[in-house]
Amino acid sequence: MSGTRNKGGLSAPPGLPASPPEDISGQKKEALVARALEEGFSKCRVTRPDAIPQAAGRLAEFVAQGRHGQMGWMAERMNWRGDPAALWPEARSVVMLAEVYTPEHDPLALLEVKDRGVISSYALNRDYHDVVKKRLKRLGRWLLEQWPGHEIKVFVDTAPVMEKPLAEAAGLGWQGKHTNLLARDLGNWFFLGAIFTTLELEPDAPEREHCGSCRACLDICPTGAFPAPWQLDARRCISYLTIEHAGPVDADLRPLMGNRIYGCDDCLAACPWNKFAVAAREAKYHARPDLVAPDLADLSGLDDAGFRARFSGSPVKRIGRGRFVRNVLYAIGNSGEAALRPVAARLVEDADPAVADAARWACARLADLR
Ligand code: B12
Ligand code: SF4
Ligand code: SF4
Repeated sequence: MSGTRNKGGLSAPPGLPASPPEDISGQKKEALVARALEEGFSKCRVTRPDAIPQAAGRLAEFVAQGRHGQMGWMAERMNWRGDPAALWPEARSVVMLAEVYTPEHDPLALLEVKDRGVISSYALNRDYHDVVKKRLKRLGRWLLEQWPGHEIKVFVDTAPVMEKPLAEAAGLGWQGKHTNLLARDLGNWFFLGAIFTTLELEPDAPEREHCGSCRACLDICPTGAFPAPWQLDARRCISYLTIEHAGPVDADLRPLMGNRIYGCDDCLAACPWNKFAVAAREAKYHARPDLVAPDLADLSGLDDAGFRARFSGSPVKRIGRGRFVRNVLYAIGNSGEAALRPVAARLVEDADPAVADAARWACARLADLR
């Protein structure tokens, strides 16, 4: 049963027996799902704000172990992040949506091209935060037109909301051993978005786990960032190191980063469920040719203005020129290409200390090569 409240205010005329409240939350959900697919989402499921009682404890443990590294914002507002019902007490339903960005190329193949950088597949064109948010807002507006008097809030990534456990509770897929959400009909190349609403919608059944004995994602991780299945130490994850971590990266980890200069796709690319992946419906995620395997020497020469122009509208822009060129220099240091040594040498006096440090490191790594 959905536990729907009949908010329509219908009551039986005096003298007649009251009829049972009509439960139309299932019909509302059906209409919403159809509309979500029309809007371009690939999957839409519903859960309740109180559906993830296990999340708060897991988050607290993750933070207590320091696994969030410099992401101090994860430790803030933990009461909201761990408990969606506390975030917005009036919310009755959480609509979880999948937005597919399946790459058209094999991201792992690019790791072998040493004088080129690899940008994660999700970041090869427009910033999904903007694209998904617009789509969520359109869907939300439609929902309010259908059922006036209700309210919505839309979230993608940046709010204190644990999107993966919510999506699992909604039956969108399950959290794999790599901790991301995957689904039998989608693989794992999709973003998540959420609409919280005061509208009562019939919740879906949670999905159960289908990883079985597989451990492909755990074994492929270049930095050993999984202390155990379903647990990630972000401090070792190349996605964290290239995107979130400010300042110099630990010298031990730099050689393991290879030519990954923004994010990392290895654990996602290893997942066998991707044989069921579907093509991205949104052309704004199709890779920009100049961002697939860009030339490291070329990227290292970007100044602030050049960086902003090259990555306008892309999620890469968020990390700024300094962190990006730092990453490029680590990749140059890992390239084994003597010809790139003078390229690194030009940056040893860079005004950004992390860039200068990375340039010196790259020069030292390439010093003995011919
Ligand atoms: C912080 C963050 C990161 C951090 C930390 C990642 C992490 N796994 O926590 C960093 C910067 C490393 C990161 C990297 C990436 N991210 Co990120 N990230 C987030 C963010 C903002 C919060 C995630 C979070 O709450 N983490 C905290 C921990 C406590 O939660 P957890 O990940 O759910 O992990 C817990 C479970 O594993 C659980 N657990 C423990 N034992 C068990 C046992 C079982 C059986 C189960 C089921 C669970 C379980 O407890 C864990 C804590 O130990 C979300 C957006 C959001 N608001 O939710 C996006 C999000 C998770 N990221 C996303 C993406 C795409 C990525 C990257 C793929 C990007 C890239 N290519 O570089 C990588 C993937 C790296 C990886 N293997 O996770 C997508 C994932 C979409 C999906 N299909 O799941 C999200 C949802 C953003 C979005 N809106 O689409 N990310
Ligand atoms: S994104 Fe890369 S570094 Fe991070 S856990 Fe996955 S494979 Fe490891
Ligand atoms: S690679 Fe294997 S273990 Fe990892 S998420 Fe996919 S199915 Fe699960």
